[in-house]
Amino acid sequence: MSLLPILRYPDQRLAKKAQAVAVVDEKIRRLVADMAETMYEAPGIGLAATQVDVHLQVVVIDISEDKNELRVFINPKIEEAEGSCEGEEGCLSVPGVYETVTRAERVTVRFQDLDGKEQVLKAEGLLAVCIQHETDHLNGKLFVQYLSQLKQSRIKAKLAKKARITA
Ligand code: GNR
Ligand code: NI
Repeated sequence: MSLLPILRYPDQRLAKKAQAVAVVDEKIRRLVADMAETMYEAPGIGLAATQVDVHLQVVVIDISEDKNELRVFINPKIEEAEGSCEGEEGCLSVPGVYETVTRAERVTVRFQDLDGKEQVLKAEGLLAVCIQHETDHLNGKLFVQYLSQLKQSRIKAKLAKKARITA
């Protein structure tokens, strides 16, 4: 297993659309293991392959307290979204920024598991929010894009300044 570097906003590679995974093979399983390690180490509750510069439809999520309930979503598709809820979001690709975003309250997601088997899951609450946040990544979208242009400019400036200090 290895830790993977996480791309940071406004890196244009975060805007790429991820390709569907054709076959869930050993290579994909290794990517999932590396993504899980990277997510736990960060630490975060989710990670999309896009964030580690792999443009395939692969997502890992673990919202459990004890960090022992890894969920893997390959080729996830939100088939239904209901209700709406506001919540504070953060993103490993936009470090130090937390802003309120409105999302659907419940989603139905169809995906493949690590065995390539089709699954359907109904999710609500934080898991539903996280699934939406991660599927957005696969479509090249970041949570900051739901904010005003002014806020987006300020966030870019803040991260650029931080990048200069840490460079
Ligand atoms: O760690 C994360 N926390 C989080 C909090 C609220 C809504 C979404 C998230 S996902 C984020 C990790 C991440 O950047 N995933 O892409
Ligand atoms: Ni994110």
